[in-house]
Order: sequence, then C-alpha cells, then structure tokens
Amino acid sequence: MNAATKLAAFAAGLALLFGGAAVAGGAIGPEPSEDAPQEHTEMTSPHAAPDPVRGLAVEDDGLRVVVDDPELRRGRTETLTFRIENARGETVRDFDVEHEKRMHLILARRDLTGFQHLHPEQAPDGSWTTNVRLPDAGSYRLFADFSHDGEARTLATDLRVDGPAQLEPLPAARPTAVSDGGYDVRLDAAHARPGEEAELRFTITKDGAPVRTEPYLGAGGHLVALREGDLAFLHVHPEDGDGVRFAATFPTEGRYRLFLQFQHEGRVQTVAFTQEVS
Ligand SMILES: [Cu+2]
Repeated sequence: MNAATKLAAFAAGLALLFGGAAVAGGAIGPEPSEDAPQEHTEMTSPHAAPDPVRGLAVEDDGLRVVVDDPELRRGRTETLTFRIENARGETVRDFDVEHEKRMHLILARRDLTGFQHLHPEQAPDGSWTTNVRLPDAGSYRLFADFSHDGEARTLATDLRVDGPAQLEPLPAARPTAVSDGGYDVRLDAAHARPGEEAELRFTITKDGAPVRTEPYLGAGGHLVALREGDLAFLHVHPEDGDGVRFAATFPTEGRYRLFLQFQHEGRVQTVAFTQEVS
C-alpha cells in the first residue's frame, strides 16, 4: 500500500467507526424519551419513592454544585462557600424547606470518617457559606442535599485537605455503638437485603436508662447512609410514630455506613454504624 491508499483506507475506517457510532447513538437515543412518561407518572404519584441512590454526581438534571475553593487547610476553621448553578450558569436562589432547612451540607472523608452535618447560611447572591474545620488530611466528599422546585436532590463534589492522611478501615458491623456524647445506641435492622425496604430501628439509652429523643430537624432523628466504595448517598426517611425509626432501601449488596443524629437535652448526638447488606 502506498501512503495515499493507506490514508484512504484509514479515512474509510474512520467513516465506518463514526457511522457505527451514529447508528449506536440513534439506537440509544430514543430510549430515555420512551421511559420519560413513566418516570413522570412515578414522580407525580403520591407514594413514589425517589431514586434511592444519589450523591454520585456533581450535576443532576441541569443543576450543579460549585465550590469556590475546594482546598482546605488541615485543622483550621475555614470559610467554605458554594453555590448551586442552573444550566445557564446562574446561581439558584430559591430552595424549598426540607427537614426544616433549605440546605443540608454533609461532609465525609473517603474512608467514611470525619462525618459532619452542617446548615450553611445563604447570602443575597444565592451562595451558601459555612465555617468548617477538618482536623484530618485527605479527600472529602461534600454533599449538598436540598429541594428545588419540589424535587429533592443530592449533588456532590470533592474537597481536599493537604497533608499525610491516615486512612481508616471501615469498622466491622456491630449492633451497638456509643455516640460522641456517651449515649448507648442499639441498631435493629430488619430486611437489610438489596432492593428491599429495610426498617432501621434505633434504641437509645444513657447509663442504662431509656432516652426519649427531642425533635431534631422535624423528626425523632436524622439518618445519612453512605455506601462503602463510591459513597453513594441513600435517600432515607424517618418513619412516623414512636421511637427513632427509618425506612431505607439499600440498592446493592455491600457495606454502608449509617450516621444517626438525634437530640437530647438540647444537644445533638452523632453515632455511626456499619451495616452489611447481602
Ligand atoms: Cu441538615
């Protein structure tokens, strides 16, 4: 083959490749629109469950989380500023109140340590600001959990804290744990199997005496569930009635870290559990 023939063959090959891609694109293209009406029906149904997995993407349906400066210094109290932008790059200003707040900010290091749940303040330009102190170096996941135009969303991005990081293995699953303020908490998880709705029931005692929690964010407690590996953020909702109970659907087998927060005697307690799903 001379150079010109080679070039022609190469060009023909390219045309085939792109032609193939166009066909494949065409085949894939119509699917989402076929699904769309069904998805819409699900969303308008009063008993529809939102997608159980969130928080894997920086952008969802045209909304995007943008952090001004994702680099934080270790052990310093820093001002963290972020905004939610729409598809036109404009800062979103209107948020719905969900669990008593318009914005919930969750932070966790990639090894699922260093959990924080903060409620930033909104500035007139729509941006959100909070003070944050990260005592340990490493890569952190930032989850902005909010509702806009009646739809709940969790967008996520990474923060970095420079320095040597001592990453921790995920603790083994145990039914009991102690909160940061010394409360004993027991977890009973029924039906913790992939794709099934599990009931997570927490029993709280202090020095052996049962504790009745005070309302926190409009419920008996607040629960965040993150999947080991990709830190997928699960949608969990509190159940009505007595006690600290939640319904969660674990989408896959694997291990999850559950961060329960509850309030007693005016103070918020945080306690974490490892949940195995198989
Ligand atoms: Cu919150």
